[in-house]
Amino acid sequence: MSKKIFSGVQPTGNLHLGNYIGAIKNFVELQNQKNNECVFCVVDLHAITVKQNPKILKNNIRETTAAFLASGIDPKKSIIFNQSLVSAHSEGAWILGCVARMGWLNRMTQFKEKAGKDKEKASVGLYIYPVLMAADILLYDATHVPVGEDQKQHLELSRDIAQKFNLDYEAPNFLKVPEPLIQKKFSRIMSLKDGTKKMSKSDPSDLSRINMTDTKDQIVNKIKKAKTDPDLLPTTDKDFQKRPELENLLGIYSSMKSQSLLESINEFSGKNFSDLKEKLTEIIVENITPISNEINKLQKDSKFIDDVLYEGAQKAEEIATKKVKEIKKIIGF
Ligand code: AQP
Repeated sequence: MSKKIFSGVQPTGNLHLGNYIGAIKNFVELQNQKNNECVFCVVDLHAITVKQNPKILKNNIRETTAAFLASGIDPKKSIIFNQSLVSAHSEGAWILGCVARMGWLNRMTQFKEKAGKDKEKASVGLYIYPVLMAADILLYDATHVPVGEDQKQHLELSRDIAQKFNLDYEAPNFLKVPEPLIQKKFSRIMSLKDGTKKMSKSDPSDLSRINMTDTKDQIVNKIKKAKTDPDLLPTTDKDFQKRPELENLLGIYSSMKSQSLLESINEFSGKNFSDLKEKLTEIIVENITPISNEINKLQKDSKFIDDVLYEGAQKAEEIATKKVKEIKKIIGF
């Protein structure tokens, strides 16, 4: 069955292995499956929900696009663009914001985590971020949305908004209710410094993550310093609960090697952490270094990247603007 895919990545810098394994690697696989229509967006409107330096933001938009291209997203097969080039996203978000309920947004855990204790000082944009995400998805009639586990709740909100719109305006099936595509395995890559915390762009410690632009030496150093425990590697997956760092490193290894966790457990059964770290470094370097080199090469040609985004935006605009026009007609404008 053909799928209409939409997904986005924020251009907030420090694109990391979690973004790659949890999202981008999956985008490439979906793009290469027969009959899928894919739209991949650099979601810069989402990025400004927290304060950004304009010069760094511009650079991050290009870097994220370069990471898409270097990982294998092909502008001939997929639409690649940055969100702010298509104003229908903002317009759609306003209308859908009038459909979404405060109670629904109040339940969003990512807002609570990101706003922290001082909610009063968080931007209104951060609070209504999931509504913009709903507009992103619903304007393209996306049937499937590949995201990491952390975005599942936002996707459920998009489904609720679509259903309420269709019901309120007596427009059955007008907004398509999207399905999440969350990888069952390795959907949440954890920090190299703390196996209970998500690997994240905003972690102040660069040693907590492998960046997509890291050099071989940086990768070697980060895996060497990754947190471990004193025990030998297990023969079964029984005591993983108490060993989150081990589970994470074995998960990253399994994902990079496209094998199951059990196969990795068998491979390292009874060995030392140093054996796992050596092999893990090798496989990350093998997978990430060519992408990192390509990102650096592409970034030297900002015109090429801007052209890719502009051409993608033309195609995206056609789809999204048409949908917004239909929405306006339905609601009586
Ligand atoms: N650690 C992760 N493991 C698996 N998937 C992840 N994703 C993010 N972190 C992990 C997935 O990457 C996609 C793009 O994410 P985003 O650009 O929207 O940013 P994010 O989820 O806010 O990423 P970070 O690193 O967590 O940023 P900060 O630190 O700013 O909050 C999404 O599909 C996401 O699920």
